[in-house]
Amino acid sequence: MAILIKGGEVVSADKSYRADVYCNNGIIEAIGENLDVPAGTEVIDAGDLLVMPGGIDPHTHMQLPFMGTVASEDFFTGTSAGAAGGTTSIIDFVIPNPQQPLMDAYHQWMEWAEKSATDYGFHVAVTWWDESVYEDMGKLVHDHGVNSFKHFMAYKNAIMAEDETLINSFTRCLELGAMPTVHAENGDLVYHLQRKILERGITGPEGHPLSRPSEVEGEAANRAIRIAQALNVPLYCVHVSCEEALHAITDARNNGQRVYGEVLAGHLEIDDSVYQNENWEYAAAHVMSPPFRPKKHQDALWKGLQSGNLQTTATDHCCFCADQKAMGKDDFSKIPNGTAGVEDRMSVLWDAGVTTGKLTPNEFVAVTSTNTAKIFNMYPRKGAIEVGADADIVIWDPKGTRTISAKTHHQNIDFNIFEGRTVTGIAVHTLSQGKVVWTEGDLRTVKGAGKYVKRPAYSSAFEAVNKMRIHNEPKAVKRS
Ligand code: DUC
Ligand code: ZN
Ligand code: ZN
Repeated sequence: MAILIKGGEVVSADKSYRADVYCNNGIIEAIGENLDVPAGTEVIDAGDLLVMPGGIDPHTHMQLPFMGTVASEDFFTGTSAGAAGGTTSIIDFVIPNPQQPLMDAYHQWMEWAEKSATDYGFHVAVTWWDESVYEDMGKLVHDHGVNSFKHFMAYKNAIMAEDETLINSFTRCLELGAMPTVHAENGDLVYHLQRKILERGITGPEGHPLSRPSEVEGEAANRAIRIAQALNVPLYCVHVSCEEALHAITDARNNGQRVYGEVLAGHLEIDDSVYQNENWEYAAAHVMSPPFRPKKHQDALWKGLQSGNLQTTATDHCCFCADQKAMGKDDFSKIPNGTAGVEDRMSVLWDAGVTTGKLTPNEFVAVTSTNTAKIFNMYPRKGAIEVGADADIVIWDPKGTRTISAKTHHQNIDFNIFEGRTVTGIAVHTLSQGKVVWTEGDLRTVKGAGKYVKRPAYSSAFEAVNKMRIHNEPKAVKRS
């Protein structure tokens, strides 16, 4: 089915201009003024609207088995909710249990993801180490289009990767040209603080941020960055939530190190006062890691995004409903960690970023789509309005408004962290693979229509790093 998007303003990461966009067979086939198209082509009038690359959320956890339960959003409901908000691709996480072969976990997640409505890829977590993990990382990169590996520095006695594992895995990533990524929190310190706070009799959700102060994240971010520096491997830090981690990234970048940082819409816009709420359910619904932070961190994160020291925005979409959160009724450390946002990220970012002048529309496209496509080597297939790119497009009303609510959202969760917020900037139509999946409030996603996106290794970041390595290769001193 061919579609002509007529008369809109095309907004990419690098330029804005008025043009028609013609999509056929899932691809953008032509861009230009007053395009001639075959009779019978469906026309979408975009006269007052912006035509942008569909959002890419590089950090989601659909139907994740975690902390004794399973996230309530599956790959169909989650990607559909994303489409309603203008997001057309996700990168989710395969998370093997310790000792579980990586390939087993990968096949399990691939099966779960078959019902996705829009395109998806996977980062694979390295939660333990032996020779088989080394081998499987190679298979995943060479045969399965995985080019990024995740390391949880938190969640002790579960999925936490010790320093030795980080070193082994980062080294393997470098060999393979794959991007190591980290959830930076010092898991030993979190464990210690959780015990201490519980001993003091603090059992409610207010204990959660007390057990994970910003130093916990700053230390781990700094450690991961230093390990990456010593091994000369690029690094991507997921959900940077505090000044300390941002400063570690900024210092490393100023020092010529290739370190990337992701920030969540939630961390930009919500502060830690939510944990003081007298309603247990409300406070528990905000339990995620890293936690929401005091306001000064939000200001710093916005500056990080504006300055380019943080390049991507995500959600860490990981839904647990009230009955699941209740598992931690008597002990905050047992509240399943996670909040939702895949549907709202784009609107919240436009509302808080573009309408305030913090971001230009082009910068908005960069941080919601293009930069992720580049860092994870999907560009320009994704993240671009270009001839030959996938027709994953959001047609955006920059002045349209909607009020966010769990009563009306499409996410499979009974709570919304942005509840009651009226946002300016909304997805009017969303195209996935050249098909309309969301139009003026009508969600038309199809279970199983999403395709797995293979992401080759050896992005330009690695070519540069490898050049640096070769250039700086140490030599033994010749002695007679
Ligand atoms: N943090 C969360 O809040 N949920 C899932 C995993 C994570 O790191
Ligand atoms: Zn995380
Ligand atoms: Zn996560």
